[in-house]
Amino acid sequence: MTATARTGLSCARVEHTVLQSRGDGQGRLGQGGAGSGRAAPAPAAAADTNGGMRLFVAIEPPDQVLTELSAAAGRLRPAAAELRWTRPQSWHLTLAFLGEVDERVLPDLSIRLERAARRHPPQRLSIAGAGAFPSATRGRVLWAGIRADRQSLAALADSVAAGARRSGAPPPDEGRRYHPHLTLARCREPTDLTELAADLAGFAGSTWTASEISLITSYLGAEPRYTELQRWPLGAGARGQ
Ligand code: 2AM
Repeated sequence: MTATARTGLSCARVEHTVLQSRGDGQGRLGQGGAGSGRAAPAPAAAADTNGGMRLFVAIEPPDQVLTELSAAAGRLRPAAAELRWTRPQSWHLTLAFLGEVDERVLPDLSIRLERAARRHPPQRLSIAGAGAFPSATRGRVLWAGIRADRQSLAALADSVAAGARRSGAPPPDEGRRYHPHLTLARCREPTDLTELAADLAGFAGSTWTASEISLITSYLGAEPRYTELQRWPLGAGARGQ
């Protein structure tokens, strides 16, 4: 089986509800729709009964990078039946988790996130290494690491969190040390993930330039589902827009 067949990346593109997505046809969490950076609609499907939405801001790695990682992670799957794997097309690098946000905040949040994105350059990133939260021996989350200019990425994450806070959507974890990662799998009970993490620790994927950040809503369920609401370009490319 090819790596692509194993990940199901291409099939999965059509599985997600579309609210507003990338105009370049490259959206993964959503597909089709209008271009970037416009005001997000307040989608009924994403709102809970109190008019709130569960939101986070993230960088979406390109398909090729996820396919590489999925091929490496796929080899681990038989070794840990207790792990619930997240779908490769959902893998993302969270910059800030905002939690439940009142949808009335969205217009201001959108303006502030656009501004935050504009102030930071595109990020050169690759996926490398692995580990487990909260610890390898009592792991609940298996993650892949990120190689980056850590200062630059942390500064971007800080700006996103600050923009969210000013718009009235303060990240519940703000102030905690930023630990960039991609969650690959979770388990209900603390599990010794030392060997799995060690097996994946040697993985090093292709480097890419992340040139956008995305505002994503998550729907909780047996497996969380994500839909991109808006995205904004990083850096000077956004000036004057
Ligand atoms: P995780 O990958 O480590 O689970 C959507 O839930 C995204 O926001 C996930 O990437 C998740 O991180 C991240 N996130 C950060 N803090 C969170 C929190 N307190 N609750 C849920 N998700 C959180």
